[in-house]
Amino acid sequence: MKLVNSGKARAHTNIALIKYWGKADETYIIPMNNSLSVTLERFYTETKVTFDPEYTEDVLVLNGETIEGKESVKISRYMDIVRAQADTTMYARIESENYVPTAAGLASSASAYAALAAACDKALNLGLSGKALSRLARRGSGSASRSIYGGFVEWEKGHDDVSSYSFPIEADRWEDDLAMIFVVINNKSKKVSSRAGMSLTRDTSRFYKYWLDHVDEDITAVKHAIKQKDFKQMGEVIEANGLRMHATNLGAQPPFTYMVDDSYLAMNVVHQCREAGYPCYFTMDAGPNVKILVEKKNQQAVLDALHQSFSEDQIIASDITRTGVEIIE
Ligand code: 2P0
Repeated sequence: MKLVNSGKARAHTNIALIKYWGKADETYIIPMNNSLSVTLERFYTETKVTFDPEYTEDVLVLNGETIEGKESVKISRYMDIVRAQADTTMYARIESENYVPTAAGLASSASAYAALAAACDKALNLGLSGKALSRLARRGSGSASRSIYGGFVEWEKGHDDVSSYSFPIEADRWEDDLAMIFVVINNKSKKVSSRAGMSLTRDTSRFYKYWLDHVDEDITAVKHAIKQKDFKQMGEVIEANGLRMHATNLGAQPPFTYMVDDSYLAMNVVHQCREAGYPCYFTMDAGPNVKILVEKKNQQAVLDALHQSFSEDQIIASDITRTGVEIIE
């Protein structure tokens, strides 16, 4: 009888409120600092993995299309890590669907590796704990370690493979009152991947030490704000943290930035909303898109303001989900 070694999992993407920016170890993806994120309801990846002793190579099928080249090599290297951990030599077929609006251009490595790690855990019957799953997801992409959990999540940087993992932060369901609005901005300038950007910045930025020296204060302040359900305090800290991360890039050699004119336009709308009495705060990642954290009660007012400057298809709102990675088959 042939054993069926398959599993399917769903993981949601996350956005960091306190940013991960720079690695202490590139092989194991150990970060230089702790980070803290929220998990989004709207954007997720579903991945089915099937291991079979008769397969002669790993195969990656993404949104129905077989992928070859750089991306499939990267996945195969990741599967080597899974095989070593599971003590198996079987190759796998990986079928993945990304539920991210196509025009959005939002990175999906966080949900992709979280879903893949959980699907492998199921397929190979590894029985991994949340902590172990977070560590395994981290080996694919740092931010994936946070997508194992829903809600607010902190990634403890640790100092090696065993001690670097994420865990959920209890928020007494405050997540249900919050939302994140994405302003999708076209990037015509040359892209700097987050991997390359954070590496250059860590190695060369004159502002990097300042970033590192202050990020723990931001983590502490956000956790305090979560406890108090103090949206204003949280917002002020996360907006400053995101801008400080982007400032480190301006201090790199050569300097670079992810911000474009329309990013500033979106930030100005946020300022105007605040002046009009609708608190909301922005953050940005390794691209020009602007993400705005808002209380649901003010979501419509902020959407209306954004619609004055951006088209309908550039604006996507998502709830925060408290659901972490799930086995669905
Ligand atoms: C974050 N970013 O905390 C930060 C903020 C982008 C800006 O994590 O090299 O895809 O795979 O560990 O996780 C994006 O980088 O990088 C990211 P790798 P990852 O969300």
